[in-house]
Amino acid sequence: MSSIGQSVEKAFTTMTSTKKVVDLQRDIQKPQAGQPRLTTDHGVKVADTDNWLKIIGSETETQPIEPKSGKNGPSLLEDQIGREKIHRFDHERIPERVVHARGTGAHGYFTVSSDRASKYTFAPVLTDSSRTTPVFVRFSTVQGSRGSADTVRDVRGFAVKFYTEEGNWDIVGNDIPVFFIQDAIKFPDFVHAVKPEPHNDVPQGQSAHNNFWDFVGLQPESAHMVMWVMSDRGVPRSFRMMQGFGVNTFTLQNAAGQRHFVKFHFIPELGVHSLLWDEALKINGQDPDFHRKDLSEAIESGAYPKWKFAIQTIPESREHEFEFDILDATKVWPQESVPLEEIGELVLNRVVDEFFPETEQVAFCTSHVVPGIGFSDDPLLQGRNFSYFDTQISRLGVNWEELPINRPICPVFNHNRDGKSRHRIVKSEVNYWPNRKDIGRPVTGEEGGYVEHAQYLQGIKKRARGIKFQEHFDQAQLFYNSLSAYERAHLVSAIGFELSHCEDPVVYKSYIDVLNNIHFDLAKAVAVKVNGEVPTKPGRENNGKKSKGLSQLDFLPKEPTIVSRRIAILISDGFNAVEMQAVRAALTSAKAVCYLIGPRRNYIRPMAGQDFGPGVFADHHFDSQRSTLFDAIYIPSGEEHVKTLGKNGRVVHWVREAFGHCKAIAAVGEGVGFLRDDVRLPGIDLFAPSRDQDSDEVVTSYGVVTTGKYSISSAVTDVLNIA
Ligand code: HDE
Repeated sequence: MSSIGQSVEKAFTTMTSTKKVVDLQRDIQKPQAGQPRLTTDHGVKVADTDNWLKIIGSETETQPIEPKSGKNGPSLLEDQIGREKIHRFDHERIPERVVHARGTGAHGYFTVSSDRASKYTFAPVLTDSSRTTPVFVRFSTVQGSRGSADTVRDVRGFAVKFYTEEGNWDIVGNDIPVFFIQDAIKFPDFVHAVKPEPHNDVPQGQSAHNNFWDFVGLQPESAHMVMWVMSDRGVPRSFRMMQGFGVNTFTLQNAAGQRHFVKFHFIPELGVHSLLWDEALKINGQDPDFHRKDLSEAIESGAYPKWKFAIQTIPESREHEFEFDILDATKVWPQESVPLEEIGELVLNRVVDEFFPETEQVAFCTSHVVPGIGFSDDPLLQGRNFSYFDTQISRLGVNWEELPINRPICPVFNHNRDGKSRHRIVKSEVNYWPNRKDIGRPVTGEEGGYVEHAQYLQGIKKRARGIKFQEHFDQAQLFYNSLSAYERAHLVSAIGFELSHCEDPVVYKSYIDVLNNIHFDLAKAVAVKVNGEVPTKPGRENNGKKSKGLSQLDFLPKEPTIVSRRIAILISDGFNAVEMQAVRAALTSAKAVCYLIGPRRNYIRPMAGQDFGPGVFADHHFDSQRSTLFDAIYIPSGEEHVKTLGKNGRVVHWVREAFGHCKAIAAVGEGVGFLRDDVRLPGIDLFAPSRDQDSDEVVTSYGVVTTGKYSISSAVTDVLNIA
């Protein structure tokens, strides 16, 4: 490698290295071509890995035995090398996660950006700005199994493991701030209802079936969360463009021993964006790995995903001041009464080296907190604190915290022993406390030991829920009221789609009653679509309340950006390669990712007079990719090329489909004519020819069509202006 190459590699390694990444190096093998040589698991070099040990027989006793021409005889059980290979293969699969089975992960780091949190907590991970805390984040869907598609309508998991100097801290969150149920004891019912139905194991990666809607119809506490997941939040454009929420109420404890209730928020730098349902459905088939590829492509291209980390806090003394219970996970804390305070930043900057030992074996626990951070009496959280550790035992075995991806970066020592697959070897005569040797002594709070906040409690033991847990529609209304008109329209279509997939009239008819408690218009619109009973009056009065931070429109990036957006450049023979290069350079310098799509994956010839050797190489051909996989399209000028595009039905469909999905479509010169005459896009007057500032004459005819999904069209316009 050249010295420049080496220094680039060194810089990259340093940038993406954290204490955890260094820790993982202890277990990483980096095989080179030809080295190491093949061995068995017990280290014996293997001479033949292609043929099972067997008898090669001769036709007759007298015929000589020739290995190459001899007759195939029985395979021998004796072959310990063959047996080991098959044994290891037979046991490759571990149980998939009972929920959130499909996911993808990445390494990164967390830094503190303000000392605001020290009012609330003494945890250095949230207060010490000199620290860089390594993290591992796993994003997931909930319903589908490991092999399901990425762009299904579902909640997304957003689980963060902070490897702090004081031990591991896990926020096992989602991209939606509330949950379907209030009490952990309902979780098995909820999961059984949403997962494939028991009699036929259908459907996969979807909630559009009788049992889910039957359950949520009968369990009205889910109404608020159903609104969120049926909104555009259920189909994110990318893991990098969604929020993350801790959902449950945790607590923070400060140096003076005061306690605050807290909610955790991650806010993406790129804004919150979604797919359209039609795009999501198509991508499911076209590229089921769309989200996982998107994450690794962005990280590998240096467009590191970033989130602001913010907290909402309520002092213990104000716990009962709200009309909802602040420990109820089906409620948000409206920002108007509990503002967000930004305290840090999360960055993902390194893809995993191997999926299974890292992403599949990473295991999170809500019960993993560090001193300064604690739990609340949120009944969902209390159950989760039991459930996660338990599920890791069945998935990975009792010593799961010794696995490289799960082990803390700080020292671990205790008297827990044995169990399956124990790695650590402790050289000591005692494995209990107290002991005569003073080994493994507990640590006081002053020395950094975890001390629970003392809490006064009085009450009766009972199976019940607090009084404020009985209200279920106020915030579902708040959410619906806060959406823009187009978000509401998407919500109506989504519920309409789902209920139309329920065959049992009891199910879809009764869910209309739930919707009518949220909004009269919503209930009527859905009822008409799905053949439900159209209500004649609202189920309850609308509270008319709205709140900030519920509509996705509140999370557009401050400036329109095309960072990491995928742009397709449609070319064919005779295109203007000089112009294309200028536009591509401008798009790339704005950090978009451009792909050339042509009639074949090969060299495409530019227009006469342009010298590009054999041509410009197209990354894909028109049939191998679809417009749904891109955020914007650009068509360069060139008479011959545009004529060819116009005759190709696939290309015309490409552009029409992108237009239908509100994507930015840019064209220059004859490309504009192609859009007007061949594709025949409506809204042609949206085209903006570039004029000379002084003479007002048209100097280039470029066009940017569409309504500006993701603000990309304005960003693309800017780029074209520069080009
Ligand atoms: Fe989970 N959840 N959950 N959950 N959950 C699991 O743990 C559970 C809940 C969430 O990427 C399981 O390791 C109960 C809320 C994520 O590995 C399991 C209850 C939220 C992940 C489990 C809930 C979540 C899980 C399955 C109700 C959002 C994936 C595999 C009391 C805040 C983590 C595993 C990863 C995974 C139990 C409710 C998020 C069975 C009992 C609320 C992101 O233990």
